[in-house]
Amino acid sequence: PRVLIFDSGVGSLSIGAAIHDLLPEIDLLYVMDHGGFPYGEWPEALLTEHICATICRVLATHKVDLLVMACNSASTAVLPALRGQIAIPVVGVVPAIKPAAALSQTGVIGLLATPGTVSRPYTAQLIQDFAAHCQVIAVGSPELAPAVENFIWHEHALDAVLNRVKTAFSQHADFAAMDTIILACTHFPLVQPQLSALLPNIQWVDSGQAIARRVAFLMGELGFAGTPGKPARQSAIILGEEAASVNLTQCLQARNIKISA
Ligand code: DGN
Repeated sequence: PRVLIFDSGVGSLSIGAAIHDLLPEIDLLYVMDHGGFPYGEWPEALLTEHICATICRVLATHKVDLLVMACNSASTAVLPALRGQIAIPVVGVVPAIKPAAALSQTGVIGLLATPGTVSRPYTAQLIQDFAAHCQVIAVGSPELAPAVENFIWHEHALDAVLNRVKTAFSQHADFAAMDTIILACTHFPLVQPQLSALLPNIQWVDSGQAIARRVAFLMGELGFAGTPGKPARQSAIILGEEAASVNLTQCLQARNIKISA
């Protein structure tokens, strides 16, 4: 059994790590659409067309049993169309608004995502359904996902971008009461230590563990289990012109992920 984890870039690594922790015997294929990055500002219709075509191409040559759309910007837009086009189950990643609302003591929660995710009707509906009693401070950063991508690819510094994110939150009247922030872009958990250093006393919530539990449940339903004791094979396909940089290659090696064609 093998799970395909798809994202515009290195965001698949945060979701893959959570899946690998829970299901260490399940093979994982990471597909990083670096050529299509960033998804946050694509118009919805074009993004849907691009992602469906890209995934169909990958599935034509790689056997997988389940797909995780490890990108909030894409999941909040393309899931219905994608499910109509492919035969395997699809798990989407959407902002963890429900657990954050349950965790917050003050009822003031931050939502940090791409501008695309912040503005989607899907996100507004999640807030209405699960956090209607909360004050949600939404920050749609156009530059944080690219900064994280560059940090992992090229070790570019993040400080200036992180400071602007902090400023965006702190301008809000209820900033002092905010005790929880949702990392609603799969790139962001990769820099949670840096975010925590800048905004201490915040509880950080992301979707990784919930997605891993959902994958475990669906793989069980499909009758798939890994072979006990046999470590999973993890590989990554990087789409786009660029070959993986030295830094990205090291980052994948540290996670036991092989680059494949
Ligand atoms: N990782 C994607 C997300 O979860 O929204 C966004 C990255 C991007 O393409 N901007």
